[in-house]
Amino acid sequence: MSGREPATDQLVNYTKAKQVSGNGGVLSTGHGAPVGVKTAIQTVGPRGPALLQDVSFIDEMSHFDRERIPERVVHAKGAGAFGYFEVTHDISQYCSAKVFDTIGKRTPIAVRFSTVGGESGSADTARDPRGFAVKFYTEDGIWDLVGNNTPIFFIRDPTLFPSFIHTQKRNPATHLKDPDMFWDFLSLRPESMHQVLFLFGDRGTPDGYRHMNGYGSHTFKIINSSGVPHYVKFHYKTDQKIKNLPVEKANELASTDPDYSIRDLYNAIEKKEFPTWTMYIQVMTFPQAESCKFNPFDLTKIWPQKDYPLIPVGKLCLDRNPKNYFAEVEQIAFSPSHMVPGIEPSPDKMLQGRLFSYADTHRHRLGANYLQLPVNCPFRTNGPKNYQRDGPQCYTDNQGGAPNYFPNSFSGPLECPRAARSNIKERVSGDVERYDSGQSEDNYSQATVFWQKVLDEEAKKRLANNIIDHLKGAAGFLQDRAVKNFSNVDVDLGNRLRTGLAEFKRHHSNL
Ligand code: HDE
Repeated sequence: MSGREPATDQLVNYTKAKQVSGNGGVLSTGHGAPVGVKTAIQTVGPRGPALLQDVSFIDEMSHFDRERIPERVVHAKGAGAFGYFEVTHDISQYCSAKVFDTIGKRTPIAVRFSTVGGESGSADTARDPRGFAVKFYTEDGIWDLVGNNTPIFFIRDPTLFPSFIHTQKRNPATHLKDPDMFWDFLSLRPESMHQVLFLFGDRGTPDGYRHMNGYGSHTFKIINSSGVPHYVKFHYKTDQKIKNLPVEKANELASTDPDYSIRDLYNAIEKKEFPTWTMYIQVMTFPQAESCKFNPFDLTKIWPQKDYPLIPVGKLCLDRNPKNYFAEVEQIAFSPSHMVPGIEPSPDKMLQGRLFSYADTHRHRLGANYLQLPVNCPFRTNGPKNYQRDGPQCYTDNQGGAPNYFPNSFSGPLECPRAARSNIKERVSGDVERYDSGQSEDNYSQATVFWQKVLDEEAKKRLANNIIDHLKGAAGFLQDRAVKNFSNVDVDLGNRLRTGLAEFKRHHSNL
């Protein structure tokens, strides 16, 4: 089988391993009874009809009928892998979470990378942000850092998320992607501008999942063992170097190898080219947050690294492929609400919205006991131990004979003083209101810095061309509104788009 890649050889390798450890065993029904004949249903005479008593057929077919669970409403297409996080630097002055407490400590992790807008069969090389979700199986329970390959996001209020996602997916009447929906929403919400520039730039089409950075994106709160809090952002920088796909290559791969990124990750790990990322944090004190020129809890903004430098923390390494995709990747369930003592939410409204949404979608997609699934359960803890019981598909011992109410006098689990200490008192005040920040906040200045200071001339050309290529499909008034917004980033950008769109129109009308 020389010349075949590891992903193609999966079955060959499986059977080789079986020859060593014995054959595949006896075929059975779901209830474990041996099956004698697998190639024919039971019938009255050779031409049928079939019999209801053919329980092995009914067992097989009725299970097949239920094979699909709902795909993720966003981030439906993805690849997963397992490995470890290793602490390389001491950050205990900032954070008391056990995962960081000793240099050299390794914590098992699971990572799922994904595209965002496409369905589970869509092309891996689409222009889209990429999900970069990390599950840390810590001694203190599960900590999920459910991030992207961008440090920012399109919106800053979670109530806009369902609408935003609708505009990136299919038109409900035509079931087609719709450039009018896409540009209508984005141009009506100029806070999206910063992320739109990332999306249409080179990093909008990363070369697989190994060559991109990851970001926790939100501002979180961390607390040290003396109870002193800081705000923090998490970054993981790829050690494989950033690599992006040129537009033509990304388009070509979308038809020749739509599973390009899944394949690349699987093969690299099978070949023992284990991808790694270096984790850093940026830290902000509470007084710094109060005097910060911009809202440090606004997910459309980065924290400048010159003011808040990167502090190294550790290394993420992926060294094992899933043994079974459905069990370990389709059923993996990340949630920003999965936090551990020492790590807490900040006031970031988007984060607060996400704290609700993820577990809610898991209960719909996987069921109320989704945390009992092997890939999701906090297997490094001695639990979970709590007062939750029952529910569909409970397959643990349901906490046996332990009391199911609290407080109790019968050896039920007790509160943890260490965890209580980390919930420090925080004073907040303000008028209860719905604060729409669409126009009142600064929507442009960081996008301007990105255009003027980060991009060279060639990168600017590519970015403008990528926008033109998409925006040309939208209605004229939407093009005008979008170009006006882009001009607020930089007049030069606006002019390039106006000229490019006019050229396209001229060319088109001459055809
Ligand atoms: Fe998500 N997002 N999201 N998101 N997200 C989901 O959860 C949601 C946001 C991200 O590999 C869903 O399990 C809301 C930002 C990743 O399994 C859902 C808001 C960031 C993944 C959901 C956001 C992300 C998801 C769909 C705005 C980067 C895939 C299925 C308030 C910082 C995780 C699921 C995986 C998945 C909701 C915005 C990253 C519906 C409400 C910002 C990587 O719950």
